[in-house]
This record gives sequence, structure tokens and C-alpha cells, in this order.
Amino acid sequence: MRSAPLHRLAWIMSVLCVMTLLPATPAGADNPIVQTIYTADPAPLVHNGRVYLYTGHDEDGSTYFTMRDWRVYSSADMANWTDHGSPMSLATFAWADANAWAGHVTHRNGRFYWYVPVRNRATGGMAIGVAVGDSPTGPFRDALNRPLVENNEIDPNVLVDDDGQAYLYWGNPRLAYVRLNSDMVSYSGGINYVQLTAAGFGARSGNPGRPTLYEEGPWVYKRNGLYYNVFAAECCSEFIAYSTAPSATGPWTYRGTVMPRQGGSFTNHAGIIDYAGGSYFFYHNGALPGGGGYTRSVAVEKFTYNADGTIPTINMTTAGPPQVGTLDPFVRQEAETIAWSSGVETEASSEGGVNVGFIENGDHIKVKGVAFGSGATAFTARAASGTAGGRIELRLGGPTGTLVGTCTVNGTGGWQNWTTVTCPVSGATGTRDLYLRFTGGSGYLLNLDWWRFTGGGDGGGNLLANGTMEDGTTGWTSSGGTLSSATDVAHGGSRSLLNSGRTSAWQGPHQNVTARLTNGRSYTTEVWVRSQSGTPSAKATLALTANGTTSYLQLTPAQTVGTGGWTRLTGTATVSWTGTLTNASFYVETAAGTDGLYVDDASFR
Ligand code: FUB
Repeated sequence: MRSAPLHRLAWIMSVLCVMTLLPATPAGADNPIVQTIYTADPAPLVHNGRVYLYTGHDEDGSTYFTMRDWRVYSSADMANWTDHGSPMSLATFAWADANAWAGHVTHRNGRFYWYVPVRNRATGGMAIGVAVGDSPTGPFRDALNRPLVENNEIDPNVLVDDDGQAYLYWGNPRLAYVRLNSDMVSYSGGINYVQLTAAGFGARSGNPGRPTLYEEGPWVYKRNGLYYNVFAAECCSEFIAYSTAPSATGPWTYRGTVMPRQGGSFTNHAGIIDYAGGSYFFYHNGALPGGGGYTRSVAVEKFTYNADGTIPTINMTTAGPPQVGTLDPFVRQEAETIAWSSGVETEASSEGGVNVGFIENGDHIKVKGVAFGSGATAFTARAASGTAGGRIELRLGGPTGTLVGTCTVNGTGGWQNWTTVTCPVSGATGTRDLYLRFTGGSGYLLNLDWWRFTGGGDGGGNLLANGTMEDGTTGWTSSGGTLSSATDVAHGGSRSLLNSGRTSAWQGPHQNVTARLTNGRSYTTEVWVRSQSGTPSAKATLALTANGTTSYLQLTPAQTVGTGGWTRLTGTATVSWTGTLTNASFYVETAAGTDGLYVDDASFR
């Protein structure tokens, strides 16, 4: 057995000259998904109404698969993607020394398991490690402090079948699998090898050592009772092909091409999900400036399965998928929620999460499909500057489009010394693409952590008073324990609300919204929660009392919240009642336990 893609080097020079390059990426494009770094090997996961995208990271200027960490992005609309930074790197695996290659994340037992191929320092061979986290954005820790399985092959992928049996597939040049135990970090039996036949995986010619098209990167999933294995085929260059089977272990039947060779990278790597009624195909190419086989970028296309369940041929585009819904500018949006950016980078923020930084004169961020409604009147941003600052121009339709506001950011004495700036806005109505264009002198101007618009266009605005918690406990009461204004942790601004001393799970900060509700209307909730101790499952609930009867409407799915960072609870629910409404209370509560809860940046609109 030889070490995985090293063999490709021999092929590369002979094939690069025949590869199709994408047209130069137009400024209005949304593919590739990430412009701030090179990303590769997409692994999407749908969780609680959001798509999480796990990627590898090709180092700038690489001349090999030089990869040291993994990245996480997420989106609710498939157009604007939030950068969650790097919650896992080679350093997570003390026994690994190189090759942070193509991984896969799956959710089970309330936890997130991230399977990755890395080089085992002790053997020099590729091994599969597994890390575990309590949230989709981490942090992740090595679950075993040793490899889960090792055969010098790569590209793990996990399927949890309907009967609960989980399978870990991986391999190049072979296709291996093990049966994972329900703990997801151990397996029963030995390594199984799928018999690679022409009927199962297509016939390859000219490479006696590899008689079938299967190369690497299996993406195995089940849909409508059929098992799919979508894989990178016939290196080099690769195309994406697929096989189907009646069971997780085969027998597999080759079904043909999903994505032909194209895109300026001699590898490709597939990830497929269904989300919000659509199907999406993730892949990578070399479409960014400076891009190529070792400087790749993840992209996505929407597609529709044929009526018989087969996958149509999918081609790379620069436009990407249509946006699902719109983006709400009247709730806090992270600056690193981006449809397209030019010039900027991202980094860890001292206020938690990630901020946009390294901003220079003329750089911009595009945010797609921003629903201003009948209009915004002001823009607020959390910014910092270690120099003299700069300006944030708010433009519509393009980086030099209609100017609707300009916010000046002065020096704050440090790149992580955050301040909140506000400026007036006029002319921002309807649903438009928003461009944050940065102007100023030379060198780096400012850092941006988050932004939000205010105004009458938000359909009546936030029903919650003091949702930012910056006015202390004003507007909030507790149904048990003690409510206080916390300054030790805050999601945005400098304060959050702490409900300590709870004696029941249902007790939490609440606010009476009876007079502000409209019967039959849909409301969107967003609230950030953090635990003072433990990892309870938190949710937002509306308690409605009408005609003497109380009912409970779950406003957001429940999510595990930890002590080390903030978790965003969000959801949309239709509020209706019969008879006379005498009380409606917005609650943040937990499914069980009495851990103290921090709550911040709550909106119900
Ligand atoms: O990114 C390194 C390797 O290249 C991956 O493990 C393969 O799937 C190929 O994309």
C-alpha cells in the first residue's frame, strides 16, 4: 500500500494542461463560498434549521496538500455564510503531525463527531482520528487521544443507518468500512473492504493498479430508502461519480457522473445535503485568484434529483444557489456573515467568535438579499481600530452602488478594543444586496465584529424591550431565582442578563408581550444563551393564556448550551389563540436542570 495522494504528483503535470478553468470570478458571484482563505474538501451538515459547512484549509501558496487546520461556516439561506473560524487543527490530535485532510462531521447522542484523516507521527502513515464537540461549531477535543482506525488511507465519512448502526467509510485506493459502536468512537469487528468491481464503481482503463473509477472521498448517505456513494473518480484530474445500493454494505451499482472534470483543481470532493426543500451539492475547485490544485475553494450548487432518484449532471457555476428567504438586518448580524468579500480577512475576536479584520481602503463585504422592508433609519456597528480608523460606507446593489449611510470609526487604541458606532441611514428599503465598503487612508483601517440596522422597516420592530440587555434588567423578570445584569460575559455590548438560583427547568428570564402580539402572525425569535454551569438544553418558549387556558409554543428548537461560549437559539413560529388573550410571556428556559443562564441579544419580531 502506498501513501494516499502522493501518487498523484506523477499525474498532475500531464493533466493540468487539459483542465477546464472557470471563467474569472465576477464581482457579483457567490461561488466559491469563502473568499478570505482557500478551503477544500467540503462536508456539510444540517442541524437545527441551519447548514454547517466543515472544510479543510489549503495554506496560501501551497505546492502540496499543505493543510494544518479545519474550518467551520454556517448559513441559513445558502447565500450568506458565517465564518466560525477554526475550532480544530492538527494540534487537537497530539499524536498527529501533518495532513489535516478531508473530514466529515456527524451528529449523534447530542454531540458532534468530526472524523478526519491525519498523519500518525508514530507510524508515518495516514490514520483516522475522531474529535467530539458539544456544539456544531465546537470546540472539538480528541475523543480517544489515539487513532480510531489506521490503514494508511484517507477521507472518512459516516452514515448512521435507520436501525442505529453507524458505518465509517474511507479509503484511497481501497474503499474500507467499519461498523461503529453507538458511542461513535469505537467499532466492532475488523476493517471490511468493499469489493471494487466495474459493475459497482465503473471501469477505469490505463491504470492496472486501479481497475475501477473509485479514487477517494466517499460520501455515503441514504435517501428515500436508497444508499448513495458519491465519490471522487479516476485521478488525475478527478471527476465526481456515484453508485447506489440497497444496503449500507452494498452491493453497489455504478450510476455515472455527477460533476464532470472542471474548475482548475485536479482533485474534487463531494458533499450532499437536503435543506429547506432543496438538494445541494458541495464541491471544490481552483476558482479564486491564485487558485489551483493545492489552493482550492469550496462551492455549492442546488440541484433536483430525477424522479427515479438518480442524480443529474451538475456543473460548476459562479452564481451558486438562489438564496433561501432573506436576511434580517434588524437583528445583530455578524460582520463575518458574507455572501462575497473583497480584500478582507477574518480572525478570532476578543468578544467571542470571529471578526472581520485586515480591512484596507476599497475593500468590501457583500451581504445578499437584505430585507429592509419599509426602511432603515440607523446603522450600528461594533468596531475597533489600532490606527486612525476609517469609514464604513453602506451601499446597495454594488460596491459603488447607492450610498445610504456612512459610519465613521475612529481609532480605539487597539485592534481588539471594541466600540459601538451608530450613523443615520436613509434610502434603504425593500430587499437589496448590501455592500459594506471600507474607505480611509493607507494600511489597515478598522476591524468589524457585528452590525445591525434599526428603523421602521422591521414590521414593528423587536417586541422585546431591552433585548440587548444593555439597560440592565429593565423589562425582564424571572419566574424563579435571581435576575441580575452581568458584566463578566456579554454576547454583544458590555452586558448580558443572568438568571441564577433557578429551582425548576422552566424558570428563566421572561417578558410580558401580551399587548404587542398579533393573532395569526409569524414571529422570528433570536436569542443568545450561555450556561453558568453545566450544559443544559435551552429554548425560547411563548406561554399564551387565552380564555383561561394556558398553552406553550416552542419558538426555537432546543439546543445544548455550554459555559465556554454563546449559543444562538433561533426559529420562526406562528402565534395564534382562540378567545381573549390575557397573558403572553416570552421565556428563555431549559429542558431540564437548574443551571444559571446568561441571556443576551434577544429579539422577537
Ligand atoms: O485535501 C487533501 C485531499 O485531497 C483530500 O483528503 C482528498 O479528498 C483530496 O481532496
